[in-house]
Amino acid sequence: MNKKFASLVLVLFSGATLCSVAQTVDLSPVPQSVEWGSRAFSNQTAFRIKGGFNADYDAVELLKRKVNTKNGEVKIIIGERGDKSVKAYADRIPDRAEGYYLSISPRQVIIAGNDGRGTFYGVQTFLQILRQPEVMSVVVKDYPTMPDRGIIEGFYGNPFSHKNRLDLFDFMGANKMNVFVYGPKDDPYHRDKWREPYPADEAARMTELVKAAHKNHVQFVWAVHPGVDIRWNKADSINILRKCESVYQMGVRAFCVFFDDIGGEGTKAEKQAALLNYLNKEFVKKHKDVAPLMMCPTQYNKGWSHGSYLNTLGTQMDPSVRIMWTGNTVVDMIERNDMEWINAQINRKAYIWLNYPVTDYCIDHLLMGKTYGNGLDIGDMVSGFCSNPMEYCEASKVSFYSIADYAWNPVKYDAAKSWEMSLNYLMPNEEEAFRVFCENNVDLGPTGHGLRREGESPRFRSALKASTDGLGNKALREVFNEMRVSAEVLQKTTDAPEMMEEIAPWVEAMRLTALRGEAVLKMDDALGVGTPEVFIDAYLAYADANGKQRELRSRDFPGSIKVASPVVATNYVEPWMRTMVASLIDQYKEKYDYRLDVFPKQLIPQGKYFIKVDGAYLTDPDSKQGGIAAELRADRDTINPQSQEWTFTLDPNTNRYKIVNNQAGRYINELGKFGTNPYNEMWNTYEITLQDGKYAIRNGGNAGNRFWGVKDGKIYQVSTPQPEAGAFRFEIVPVGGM
Ligand code: LOG
Repeated sequence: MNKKFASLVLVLFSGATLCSVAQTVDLSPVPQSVEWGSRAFSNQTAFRIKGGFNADYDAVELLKRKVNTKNGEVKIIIGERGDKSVKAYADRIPDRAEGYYLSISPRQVIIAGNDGRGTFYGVQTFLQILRQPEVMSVVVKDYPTMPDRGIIEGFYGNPFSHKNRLDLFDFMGANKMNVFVYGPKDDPYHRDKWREPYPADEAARMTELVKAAHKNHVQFVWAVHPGVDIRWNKADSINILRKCESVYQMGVRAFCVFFDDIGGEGTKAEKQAALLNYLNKEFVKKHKDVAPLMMCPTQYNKGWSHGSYLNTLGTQMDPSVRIMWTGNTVVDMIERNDMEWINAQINRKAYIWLNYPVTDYCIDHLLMGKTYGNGLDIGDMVSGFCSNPMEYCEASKVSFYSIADYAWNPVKYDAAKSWEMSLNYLMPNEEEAFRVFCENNVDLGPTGHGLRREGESPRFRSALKASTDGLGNKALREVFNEMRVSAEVLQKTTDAPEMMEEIAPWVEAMRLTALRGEAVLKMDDALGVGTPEVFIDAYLAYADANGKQRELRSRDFPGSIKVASPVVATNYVEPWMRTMVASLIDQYKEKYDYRLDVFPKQLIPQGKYFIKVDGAYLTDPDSKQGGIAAELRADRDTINPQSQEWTFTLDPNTNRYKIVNNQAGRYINELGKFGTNPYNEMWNTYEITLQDGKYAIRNGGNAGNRFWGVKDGKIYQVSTPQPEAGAFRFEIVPVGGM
């Protein structure tokens, strides 16, 4: 355990010269009740087990794997309610599902579960405490607040690997998560080929997975996604039943049907309800050992729900079927009144599908920040709480660790502390470097889903404040130095190799960002003391690192479903850097002529312009209305002259122009319209080229590479990326320069 979280208790042995230190342990998930005593024994102690034959098999196996249980001094009494071994302690065991009583004293340890899973969790808590060299006496009474706590592999992109999942189940067991919903969008036998059985080799892997999950008391829920092409007839009902039956043969005992992200026939509530009822009757009820069904509705968030859909599910579907829910929007944190609303719609407690830390809609980012924003008071209102992760399984564990903690005991959940503990848990030897890395991978930038994450780059922000308060660049230099050194430490570490492989492109991005930061500060200093050569050298170092950073890719292997271009520190560091570079270059150009050739060619110097086609002015026709196209007007607008004036700025990092209308500060989006989505530089910046005195304006980056065209007096995106005849049709004329 991290020293920071261990309060020291000194225990003096009378007659001994030795002074031994026993420590309390910060446990995660935070138990419902813990009472520490004084020193019990050293963690090298040997134990002997009493009750091992009747107690939960996996709990006993785990214990035997992790501690010396051969004829030791200290007795471990283990068992669950009803077992003879723990009969004397029955009244101390919390009468709650998955609850346990754990008592450690110098001569004996009692691990008594309310049920088998409870015993297993009691062992897990015992093992956490044993990580201290000197073990304290303690009494823990514990149970989970939320009944289901876990992970839903439900994202688009490269599914987790087999190894990822096997490791994940151990992690889940250790952190008391009890459910894994298997629904990777890109497993063909889950979605596109849902009617077909798994081929033999895949079935064998699945069987192995299910065993590994169950060994950790993780319920493996297999999900089918038939909505894309389901026909509401007997044949398809039987197809689903048969598929579930084949997966049952692999050991799966819990099932779910997804109807998310579909259109057409598949979306009908009464048909979905009837299918689930059919499966409940013909499959679940017929097998005595299958858990109640789960389903993900089509209208799985409030923003998308309308009409009687949810009500129909709520009234027509068997009450045992759990209904998944992502919140007020697709990507949302969940609060109490949100739960009140949905639970009333569906006549049951919703099962939360939390779309965090999933990044399939913002793949260039890693989400490594604190997991905060879910109500601490919703414990009794949910039937389950599952996190949909990034396709990076190891990196997602920063969030998983906290979600496990939160769902177990939401009232005591402390997001900041839980995050801190996760860093130590995942990277015990390089915690500090890992913290710097995580701090710079927090926010996801503007996206259609609207979620933002606060608190990124805290050290940079305070250093920047010192700098703007007139204290110079020293603190900023230290911050970039720390970022660079942290990246280098992570690049060398042998800690957590699988996680390092996942995050390597982002670690390199952080290193290059730090190099750029250091270069920018050198440029700033050089401008201050008047050394143009130093300025140019620093600028070249900046441009070199920038070029390398733009080339970075993650998961760029043959057959990769998604490839990311990693970005880091996008919330504060990156915008500061870009503004600084642009302004430093401008200032330099005003003062010096030396080596101006090294800067990006700026066809259009930063400034205010008219954009004209055949003498007509490009205009923002109504600064209050979204989704409308920029249009050409023959005359100058004398009432709102600014609606025809545009500010051009060159982004030195992408070498593309941002074009903003001066009336309401609106930019033209990739469709030639004034968008309602947030500005995104990869989409809403343009490449501008000149031919025979006229300009062509072209999209870049992820938005494709289409040219602006003119149709019916409006801007639109031409359908081919070729420079059609007439692409060079725009005049860009400085305002005041006419
Ligand atoms: C998908 C999910 C995806 C997530 C985030 C649900 C129920 N379905 O918009 O597979 O990972 O959003 O992009 C979804 O959330 N659709």
